[in-house]
Amino acid sequence: MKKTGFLAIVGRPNVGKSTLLNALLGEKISIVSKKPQTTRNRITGILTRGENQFVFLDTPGMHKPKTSLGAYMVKAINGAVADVDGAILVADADREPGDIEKRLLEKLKSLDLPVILALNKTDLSSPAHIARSIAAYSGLTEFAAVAPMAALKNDGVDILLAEAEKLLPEGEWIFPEDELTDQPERQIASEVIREKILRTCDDEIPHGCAVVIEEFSEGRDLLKIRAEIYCERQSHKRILIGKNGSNLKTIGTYAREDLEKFFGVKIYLDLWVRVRENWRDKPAAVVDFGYRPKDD
Ligand SMILES: Nc1nc2c(ncn2[C@@H]2O[C@H](COP(=O)(O)OP(=O)(O)OP(=O)(O)O)[C@@H](O)[C@H]2O)c(=O)[nH]1
Ligand SMILES: [Mg+2]
Repeated sequence: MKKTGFLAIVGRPNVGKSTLLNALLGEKISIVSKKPQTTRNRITGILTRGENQFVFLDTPGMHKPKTSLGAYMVKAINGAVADVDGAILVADADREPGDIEKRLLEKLKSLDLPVILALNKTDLSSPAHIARSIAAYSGLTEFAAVAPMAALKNDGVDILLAEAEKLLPEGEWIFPEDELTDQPERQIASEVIREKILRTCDDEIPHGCAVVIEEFSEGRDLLKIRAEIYCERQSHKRILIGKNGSNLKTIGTYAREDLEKFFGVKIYLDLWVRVRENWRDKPAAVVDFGYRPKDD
């Protein structure tokens, strides 16, 4: 009997939700960085194994939005949990539940969703701290399962998957069995470039960047991608480009390597930097840059 289910991966920023999604799929489809608020969209990851099709929804980290972009991100979380069969709450194994976790749990409870607690980054914690976290979380609600793990080390992810399987309802698969994601190729390209910006620039700059793919044309053995990186200030543009274009070149080199791996073809990557002042506060610009509410 075939089973198919949707599971939302939720939690505060930077706890390892996207790392977990990639570990579950064994492929990198969601970008990861050391900085909080890396993920901005709902990212779908599909895993078909045996009779089961898991459709995981990675979400932005839950936070108090301060910009139009932030409001969009929180909407993406609420949209993701609205119509799923269960949720995976990812939290830091070393930390007791805070307001964000409590509020998320209340929301999931109001939707009557079974919740698996994934206590991540156990490699940075100790058995005593993990036990303390489990006790604190268990006092809040009844979890379908509690899975301590280290997504980055692929440790405990199989146990989580076995627990997730129990939440899948019977039903026909929705996606072809070799499909990995429903993200359009342009979005994947723009996300990979954004990841390299997050990894090469400090603090506020990457959070104020959006990447728009202006050209995506497939030649016989070459894929041409032209992307515009929008930042919020002239001074940010200078830093993004770097001395003699050195920083932009680094971003381009790393992005091209990843994109060639993902698409399996040679890539010509052309990057441009532009300024759109304070775009994160402007609802129209947020939409322009691809952050459009999904109606499903
Ligand atoms: N040590 C350790 N680091 C981890 C683990 N899982 C994730 N990380 C790191 O934690 C950081 C954040 O990971 P992400 O997967 O981007 O976190 P996220 O929850 O998706 O973050 P947002 O998208 O910002 O909400 C990255 O530097 C990861 O490498 C883990 O099990 N152990
Ligand atoms: Mg993420």
